[in-house]
This record gives sequence, structure tokens and C-alpha cells, in this order.
Amino acid sequence: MNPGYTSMLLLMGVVLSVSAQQLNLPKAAQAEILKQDIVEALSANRPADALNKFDQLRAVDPSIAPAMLYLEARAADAVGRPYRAIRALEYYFAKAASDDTSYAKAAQLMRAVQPKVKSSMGKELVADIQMVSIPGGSFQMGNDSGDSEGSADELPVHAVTIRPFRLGKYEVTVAQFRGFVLATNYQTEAERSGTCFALDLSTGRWSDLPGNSWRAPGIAQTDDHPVVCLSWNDVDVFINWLNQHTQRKFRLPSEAEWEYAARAKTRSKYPWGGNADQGCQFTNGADQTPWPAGSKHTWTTPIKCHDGHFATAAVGSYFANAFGLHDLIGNVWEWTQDCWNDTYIGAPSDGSAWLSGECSRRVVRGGAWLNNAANLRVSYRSGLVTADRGVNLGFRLAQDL
Ligand SMILES: [Ca+2]
Ligand SMILES: [Ca+2]
Repeated sequence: MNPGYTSMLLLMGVVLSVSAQQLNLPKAAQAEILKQDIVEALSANRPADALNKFDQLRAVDPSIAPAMLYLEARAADAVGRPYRAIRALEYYFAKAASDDTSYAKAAQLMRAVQPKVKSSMGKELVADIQMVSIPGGSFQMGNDSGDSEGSADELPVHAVTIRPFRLGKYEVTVAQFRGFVLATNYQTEAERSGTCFALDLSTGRWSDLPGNSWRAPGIAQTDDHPVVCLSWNDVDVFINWLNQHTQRKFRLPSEAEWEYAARAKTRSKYPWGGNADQGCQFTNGADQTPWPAGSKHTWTTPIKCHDGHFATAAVGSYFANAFGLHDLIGNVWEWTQDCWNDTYIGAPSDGSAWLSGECSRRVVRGGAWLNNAANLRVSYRSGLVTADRGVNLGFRLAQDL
């Protein structure tokens, strides 16, 4: 190739790579530029480019107008992502007046994409689930800071060597789980049994509330929040289905992998240091954010800062750790593969899941939006029965390299 031409392409690449967000512009101007980019990409028959711009637009201004949502649905259908089209159309119908110029066409598109979902859902979910490569290494697992709040089940501190693996950048979201349900009509244990352990905001009490499930967990959630009210058994069905339909090998992380990833080479009580009250940019716990209007209750021992969310936050709302992972500590507890054991005596040292012990219970890690400082410690652990589910409990996916 002509070297001059190559230089010109490189130069164009540099120029083109300056996105609206990189410029120092007000958000409204960034949004307008992105909207014009989208229209241009669609008119040039570049629907994948348009969808990328939609992702950027949503980050700048989530209140996307109905006309744009209809365009997003068309672009998603054009690149073989019917579930994304359905979600854009759901937002469209929630916002658009019935005399909107695109209303009938949007309805036609919804009819056209619905039958396509079942066959494409596995691929769409995999495209949507972001995995991070975690380097291998050795670490001291357990309460190695000698923290007086630690319990016997965090001991003995022991060396574990972790092989490189992949871990979900975020907890699995409501939208991702909804896609699976759309494709399978799966009913979760909470739906079959009719209850999920949840918080009654009017009384401030916790109990197995009837009618609560991942669809209606009793807290305000959007599609980007971590899915909750799933039992370990439900998660197992989801992962098996995903693997069958994608030839991937997703799994839950082992407890050791989880702690290694959450620490991300740190050895302090929390991944951000020794003080929980400095954690509000890194985690969503029981903090000083007020309870929803009308509630007379407060947390008894909140961390002394404002993380901005009473209940779950959209995944990735807080800073990533040094491995680029979000929300390991807080937001929702995360199921792991491991059977429950009261101590680490006899625990594997190679990072594999500990699959002996009390296997009707599985380890959950990380604490959640309702937990105080002691439960947000990186070495804190608990075990729940495989049928348990709660408004504070979710999961993230792992994968061998
Ligand atoms: Ca919070
Ligand atoms: Ca979490």
C-alpha cells in the first residue's frame, strides 16, 4: 500500500476516534452530536455503528426520545439482535403517544422480532455479558488483616494459587435474566413458591414476602440493575441453558476466585483501604442515603458516607477495582460454586471450588446494599441454602480461559 495513503488513513483514524465525550462539551451538545451520528450511520446502512452510538448516547443522556428508540429497534433488528430491538420498542411504547408517526410501524416491528428471540437469545446474551480476563497469581485467602470483626469461618488464612480466568465485569442484570426467561418461559423458585426474602419498607422488617420475585422484588429496579430473588438452583439452570445455547463454558466463580478478584492484589480490610466510611465511591452498602420517601426507618449502623443508593444501583455505578471489575463488594451478594464449610481447614489451595462439606448450602460473598461495614469486608463470608433467594442476592458469571 502507498505509504502516503496509509498515513492518511492513520490520520483519519486519529481524527475519527475523537468522540463527543472526549471533547469538553456540555452533555446536551454531546447528545445532539451523537444523535446526528446515529442518523448518518443509519442512512449509510451502518446499523452496528448506530448501535454503538446509541450505547454512548445512553451514557450521556438516558432519556432517549421515542423517535430515536424506534430507530434503535430497527438497527438492532438489522444486525440480528431481536432482544435489543424488543427492549428498545418496550421503551418506545412506554414513552410514545399512540398517535406518534412511528406507532404503527413500531407495532409491526415488534410483531416481526418476537418470533426471532428464541433462536438468537443465547448469542445475544453472550454479546451483552462483558467478561474481564483476570491474571493468575497467589494470595492469602481469609482474614489476613487480623481484623477483630472477622469470624472463625474466615480462618485459617491460607495461600491459594489462582489460574488465569475470566470473570463478569458486572453482576448479571435484570435485562440479561429477562432475556433468558423470554426464550425459555422459565419460572424461578420464588415465582413457583410465591415468596422472596425481602424488606417491607413500611415496617422495616425482613421476611419471605408473598408475590415478590425478580420481576417485582419490592425495590425500584431498572433493566441495568443486578437481578435478585434468584436461588442457587435458578442460577444453575440459567448457566446450563446459556452453555447449551452458546457452546461456552460459563460457571459460577469459586469462592477463592471471587476473593482473589475482589481483593485485586490488595490486602486491606476493604479493597479501597481500611476504612469503610471511605467506601462510598467504590461500593453500594447500607449508607447515609435516606430510605424512600414515607418510610420511618433508617439503617442502624450505616457507613458514614453517601453512596447515593438506598437499594440496588445500576451495575457499574461505582469505580472499578484494579482488575476492572465493578460491585464485587456490595450492591448484591453473589452466589459462588462452593459448598459451605465452617472453616478453611482442608480448603483447596489451587483456586478450585470446594465441592465437599455442607453442599445443600453454598457460599455467598461480598455483602449487599443493606449491609453495614462488618459485612462488606472482603474476607466476610456466609452460606445459604440452594433454594434461598433474596432481594439482596444475585450473581456474576465466570469462565475458564
Ligand atoms: Ca447504599
Ligand atoms: Ca456484589
